[in-house]
Amino acid sequence: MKITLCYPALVPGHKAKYGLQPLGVLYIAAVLKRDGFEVEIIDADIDGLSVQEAAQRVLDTKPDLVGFSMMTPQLLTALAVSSLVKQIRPDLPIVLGGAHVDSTKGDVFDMADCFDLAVHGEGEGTLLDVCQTMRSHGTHDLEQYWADIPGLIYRNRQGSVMVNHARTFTRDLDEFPSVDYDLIDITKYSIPTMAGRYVLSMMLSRGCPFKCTFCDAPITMGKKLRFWSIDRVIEDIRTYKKKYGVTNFVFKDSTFTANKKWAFKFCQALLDADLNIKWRCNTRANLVPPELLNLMAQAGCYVINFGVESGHPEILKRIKKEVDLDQVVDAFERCRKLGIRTYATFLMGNPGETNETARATIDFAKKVRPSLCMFFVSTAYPGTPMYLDALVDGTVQERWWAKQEFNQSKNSAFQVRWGWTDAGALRIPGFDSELWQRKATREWYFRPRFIWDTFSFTVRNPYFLRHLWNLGTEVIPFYKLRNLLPKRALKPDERLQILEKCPSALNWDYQPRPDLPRTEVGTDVH
Ligand code: B12
Ligand code: SF4
Repeated sequence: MKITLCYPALVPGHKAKYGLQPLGVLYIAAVLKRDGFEVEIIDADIDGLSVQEAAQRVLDTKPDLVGFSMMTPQLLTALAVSSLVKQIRPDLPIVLGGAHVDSTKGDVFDMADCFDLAVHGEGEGTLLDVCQTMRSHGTHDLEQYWADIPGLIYRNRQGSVMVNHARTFTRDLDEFPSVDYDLIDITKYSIPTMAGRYVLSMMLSRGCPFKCTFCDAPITMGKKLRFWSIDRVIEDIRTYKKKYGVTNFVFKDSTFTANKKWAFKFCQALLDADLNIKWRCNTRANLVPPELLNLMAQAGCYVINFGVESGHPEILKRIKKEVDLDQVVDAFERCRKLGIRTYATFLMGNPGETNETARATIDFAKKVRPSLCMFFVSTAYPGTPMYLDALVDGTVQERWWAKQEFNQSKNSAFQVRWGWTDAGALRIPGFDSELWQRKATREWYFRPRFIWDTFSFTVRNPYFLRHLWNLGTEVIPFYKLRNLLPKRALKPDERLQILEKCPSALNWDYQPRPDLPRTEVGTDVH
């Protein structure tokens, strides 16, 4: 039995300059392969495939089952591709999964009928159960089996949407086989903050114990931290280094130093193994005490991505970031001294944001002097406390994710790619998030200090020139400089056109469907 897993494009038809390997589908693929299934992966995002191209690519693999992975901004693309595939092969079972399904559960069944099943929570065990059921019993009349598979969402014969109990998170992550990167072309993946031509991403833990109101990570992977054993991780890194000749790694863990003891042990093991790799991780500024940071630098940590979010204490309190601004200044200062490059991300348009708090954020971003900086528009992702509060305040539309039209005259591919979903941004009276996002980016990058820091870094690291060029060409349309060029006709959103024409997209207006009563047979056990 052959399974094709597809990671849909965020901006169909737009080839990304940067990207990381889609780990969600890679982990699932590893589990399916171990059980004897043939698996193929299509990363339509890194290849910049249009909806039509992605559908064709999926069909060309001649699968017996197709799975689409999606974060909320990929939802409409996933449905459009799935709709085209279903029109040509109505018999082909299609399964949806990923962060969006985790936080909206059966909601996606209200939008379209062009898929069969959805999976919430960790996908490895659930999709394996689904595939094993099909291998043993064929692809039809399987409803009697679906009820017993935790984490599965399906329609029963009466048309009700059944949301099964969540699957308990896998405690011992060593149970999962190592990712097989042969399923993709790893040389396509790189990020601007890392040296070298390509990077390999891995996860050493799952879960996050913090409560930032805008974040979905604790919902998707749980609040309790779970780890792969250090021996296993070191062995995997050794194997990947040898097999692919890769020396740049990105550890995608939500909060790499959330358990400082574990982080100490890992860095020590990396040094003992003498692997001599460079790596990047994500963490919080209050979780890098001096001894740990020193050891991380010795063990090859080359870039740290800090989610700073705001430069105003009141806003940090509102979004429950629980980090002091002094801690942030101190962490960036120590990284600089140790030669660790820093990447800071900020959110504009958080609840309670005003022009003054946004100004404070820009000034703070200049003060902490990260190597690179990114200002996102705060978005109320489904399931997050920010979304639930925004519904009460009326600052976001209920189920905004069905209305994410890609309007090229308004938002550039760069913005969409980095999470700018106009529909989900908070509407704060008297505050224009997009305007402040652009102002912040412009002010931060066109500063003598940044230009000097970058120039002196580039002189020592000429590889960075290529990244500067790439970043420039991605960011320029963001400033609408292309508007100076002759006007191009606005291309209609291909996804919406397909979904509108699709006979199965019954509910484009997205009202709850009276013909689809929802039955929750389980509640979360997260
Ligand atoms: C790495 C990452 C990225 C990478 C993604 C690149 C890539 N190709 O992987 C980058 C940096 C590009 C990115 C960007 C964004 N990200 Co991000 N990202 C993450 C992060 C840190 C890890 C994701 C990951 O690899 N997880 C590991 C794997 C194993 O988990 P997983 O993908 O969830 O997959 C599991 C299940 O979901 C399920 N599953 C997944 N796919 C499928 C498919 C099928 C068929 C089935 C059955 C099951 C299934 O099974 C998997 C294994 O258990 C998460 C936070 C987190 N720690 O989870 C946020 C996260 C996924 N990102 C999020 C968001 C919103 C974004 C942005 C849209 C916004 C932003 N500005 O941050 C942008 C989008 C732009 C873009 N180009 O993608 C949200 C998603 C919320 C939502 N409801 O959509 C998360 C949860 C964090 C958050 N901010 O709240 N992100
Ligand atoms: S933003 Fe980071 S620290 Fe906060 S909950 Fe999300 S992953 Fe955890």
